[in-house]
Amino acid sequence: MRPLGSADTEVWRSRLPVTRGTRGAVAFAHDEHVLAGAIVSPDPDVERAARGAYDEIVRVMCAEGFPFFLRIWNHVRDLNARCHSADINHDGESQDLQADGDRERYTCFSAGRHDALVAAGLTKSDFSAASAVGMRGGNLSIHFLASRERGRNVENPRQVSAYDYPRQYGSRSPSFARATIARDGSVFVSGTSSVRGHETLHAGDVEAQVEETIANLDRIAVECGRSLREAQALKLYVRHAASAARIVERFREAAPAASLLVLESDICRAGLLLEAEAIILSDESSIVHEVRSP
Ligand code: 3EB
Repeated sequence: MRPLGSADTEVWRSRLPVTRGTRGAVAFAHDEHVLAGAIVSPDPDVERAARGAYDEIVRVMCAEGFPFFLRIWNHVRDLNARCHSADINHDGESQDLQADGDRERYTCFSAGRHDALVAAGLTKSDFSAASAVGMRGGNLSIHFLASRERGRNVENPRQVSAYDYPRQYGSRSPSFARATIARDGSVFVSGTSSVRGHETLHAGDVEAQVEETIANLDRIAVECGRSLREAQALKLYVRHAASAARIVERFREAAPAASLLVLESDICRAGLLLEAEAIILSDESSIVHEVRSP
């Protein structure tokens, strides 16, 4: 993704000794509490790519002893383009296929992710904080944090839980929680947009979307027992570079202490112009997060 501010790199470190490894296509590093992993799929069929990647991720998490998701970042090339999935024959799901209509790659991604997680035995309450945004090249890449101990997944009363979205957003709902609190108290807030209930608000109006997004972030932070003003890091995904300066100005006001990483990116619904995520690490956390400029 193209950086729109001075920072272009996000660095995750641990205060504790770290072990690195790879299993299959998953590269990882972990300390005694948290595992960070990444997988890059070359498969242009995004539904199949998502299913395969999540199969592998869950397998590696379990094999390494970090079976609980804390946070997931999904990056999909041409997120809003039509999905040309080779795999549209799901047993007994003809109605679901109709509901998907002309599916976008985001919807196909979401279906593959859902199928893999359900096949691995995960249910709604296991889904963690996540983001799903575009990228300029490649096909699908997923970065994730997983934990030895179960976190607490938190929902936003202003929003319908994504895993309960109605069918208009795809037959298999997006498998994520609005936020996850790790056992050490660290809060990971999902990619958050101008969505209230399940509807996109203020399509085409970036200023109003910023206010709605901040209201959603404020509320989920409070639901986690924290406040947006405490956020240590914000990542802003901006659809149109020309609107970045105005967006950044408002977020600096809302979270004055936060480092900012601003990226040009597609967002998972065509009407959405930005998505914003936040991290509030606990003092007990072994994780150190920073952003760097070139
Ligand atoms: C939304 O609220 C906006 O599919 O993993 C935000 C965060 C969004 C994560 C995902 C999607 C995802 O539905 C989109």
